[in-house]
Amino acid sequence: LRSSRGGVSLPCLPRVPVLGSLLHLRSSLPPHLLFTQLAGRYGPLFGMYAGPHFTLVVSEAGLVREVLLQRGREFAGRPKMVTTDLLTQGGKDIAFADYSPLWKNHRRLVHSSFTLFGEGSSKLQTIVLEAADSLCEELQSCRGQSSDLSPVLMRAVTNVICRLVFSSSYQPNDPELLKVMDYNDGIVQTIARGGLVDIFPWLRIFPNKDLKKLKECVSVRDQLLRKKLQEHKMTLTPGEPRDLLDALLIGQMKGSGGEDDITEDHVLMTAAEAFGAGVETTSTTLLWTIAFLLHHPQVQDRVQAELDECLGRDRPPSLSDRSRLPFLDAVLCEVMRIRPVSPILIPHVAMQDTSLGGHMVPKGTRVLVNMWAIHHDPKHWDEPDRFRPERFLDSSGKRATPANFLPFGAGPRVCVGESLARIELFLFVSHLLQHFDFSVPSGASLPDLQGRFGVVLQPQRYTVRVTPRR
Ligand code: HEM
Ligand code: PLO
Repeated sequence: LRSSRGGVSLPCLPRVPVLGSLLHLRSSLPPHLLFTQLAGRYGPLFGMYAGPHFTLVVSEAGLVREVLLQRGREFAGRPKMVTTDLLTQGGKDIAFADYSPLWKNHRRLVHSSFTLFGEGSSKLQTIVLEAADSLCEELQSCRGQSSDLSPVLMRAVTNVICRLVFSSSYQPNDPELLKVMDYNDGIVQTIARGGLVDIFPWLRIFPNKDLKKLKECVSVRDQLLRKKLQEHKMTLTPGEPRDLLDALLIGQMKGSGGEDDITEDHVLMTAAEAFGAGVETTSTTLLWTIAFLLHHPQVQDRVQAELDECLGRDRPPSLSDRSRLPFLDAVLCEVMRIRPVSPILIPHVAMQDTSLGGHMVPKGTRVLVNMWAIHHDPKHWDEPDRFRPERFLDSSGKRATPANFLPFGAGPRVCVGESLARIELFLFVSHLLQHFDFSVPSGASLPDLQGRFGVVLQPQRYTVRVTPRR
């Protein structure tokens, strides 16, 4: 079937009034797999109607580069959605805010504040190293037992963000830390289920348990962060930002006084988003890494051999070792290729009439980038479903970066946390594998590698035995 828009013909899913193409999207498959399957039938660029919204699904690398890079600005908008509006006070954040001059200022400030504490400074490395250390200590104390690592990992990465954003660091059972983890969990559970509500805003008028819970969690979050913000404002020294919150406040106060300045609420939403994005993505990638290592013990052995050769057992890995641990780096890349935490990114929107692959695209069109399909395209990847870190090494064993590997997106909407995420992943995984062996508990089965689709693509819960290395 073909539907014609702007005079150019484009494969399009059938539609009915009101529901649009939703009847054709009913499936037991998660969206990234369903879209990949549909791309097989309709091609790498097809249209559909998500309720009233005309939406393009893009599943081929060249077209994806056109959306994110060549025409990045034209496609840098975001759709308005009920759930994310609740989460972000109507778009006072970065990820879910539509493109605007204010958003650009805001994103630039966040970016420079991240850089202040990022790769160039030793501050972030110190924070992550300490978190990795206490994570290892905690694992030492439960020697040999099998457990679900999700809570400990979650706590470790939450602690990193807490210190980075507002200089607090918590003991494992600190009530404030538990509160942060609790509301975050509540948001994760409710926000992705708001799917239908987002397609039909008028469903909002019906009672909705999830929306109520989401509102409650957001309110707990805002109360906590508002307190931190007040404390910071009282003790701020303008020339000396202690943490991300200080840097954002200083940037906010430097505003020109015009209407494109960010407000204190924007600062608050940025802090909230740093938590949300920083914790879910990193802990999920760590869980995927361990799940794949359980399936591929020979890969685990090889990473450990590389660590032993480069560092021995006593010298802790630091960022300066990254270039000498190419195989470990390749493992992390392969994990992000085979299980991208954000398999269809966040929806993009055409901000003006434009085109894609030679087709006219009217202003307001939503665009879903199927990164899963790009990372599993058999035209670009040999045996795409196999976990093979070597594909990220060149013939001399050095790290190579293949085209069509974009776990953080690209262009004007590229992830702002990429370097932070890479630093955390490298330091956590290298510390863990220097000190521990990970294996399947006797009697337990290997982790399921299919994944559950929500705000991020997570592995099913699994247990693992952690034994100190001899
Ligand atoms: C956006 C991936 C970690 C903050 C994104 C996007 C992806 C992504 C795919 C969407 C790009 C798009 O819509 O085109 C990842 C992965 C991570 C990670 C794979 C870790 C393994 C982080 C961290 C932070 C962060 C640690 C911050 C602390 C953000 C923000 C955006 C974003 C604020 C929105 C950017 C915008 O819309 O302009 N990330 N991310 N991410 N990420 Fe990350
Ligand atoms: C996770 C739950 C938090 O409480 C709120 C939040 C904020 C930012 C979101 C994040 C959640 C999920 C992962 C997202 C991130 C922005 C960028 C990131 C969507 C919903 C990715 C992977 O794109």
